[in-house]
Amino acid sequence: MATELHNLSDYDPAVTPSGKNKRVGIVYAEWNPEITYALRDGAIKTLIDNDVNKEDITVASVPGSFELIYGAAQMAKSKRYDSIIAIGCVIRGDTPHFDYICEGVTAGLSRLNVEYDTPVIFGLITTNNLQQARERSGGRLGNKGDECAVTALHMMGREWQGSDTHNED
Ligand code: RBF
Repeated sequence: MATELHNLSDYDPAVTPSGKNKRVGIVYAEWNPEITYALRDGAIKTLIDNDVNKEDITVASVPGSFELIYGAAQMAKSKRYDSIIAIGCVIRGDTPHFDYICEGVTAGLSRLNVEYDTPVIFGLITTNNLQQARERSGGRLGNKGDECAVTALHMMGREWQGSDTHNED
């Protein structure tokens, strides 16, 4: 979360799993391109900084954030990726569509995490105005694309059904 105390781009490389040999799908929305391109580029750079091969990153665009659900679902169905990052930016403005789109995208991406074996990382920025979006896409509060990449690395770096799974019973 972006707060005055926490920058979205801050992470500890010492505890961040390597992305070596991992394949990542990035799907980003073309609405608010100034923001989503910066998020996308931040995610790509952070993945590469953490050993993901450039050739193992597949990037696809969709028209708007609502279509992220379809794009991420297609990537999940392909079983070609170890994680998927969905990137979009919805700015409130004066329209009730804001709430519908945000709720729809959140519900749709959440569902994919349950239905498919590939983690889908939530890279949707939802802000009241453009300035707040800029602050979270490489501005004062860092870049949520970086945070998504680090989250993907952590999700890919864990063993979900094996020896790392603790059962206190
Ligand atoms: N898509 C976004 O990614 N961000 C937005 O801020 C955004 N605002 C929209 C506002 C209105 C009034 C409408 C109708 C659509 C908006 N969309 C936005 C596009 C939406 O995600 C989707 O592409 C379209 O609704 C077509 O399914």
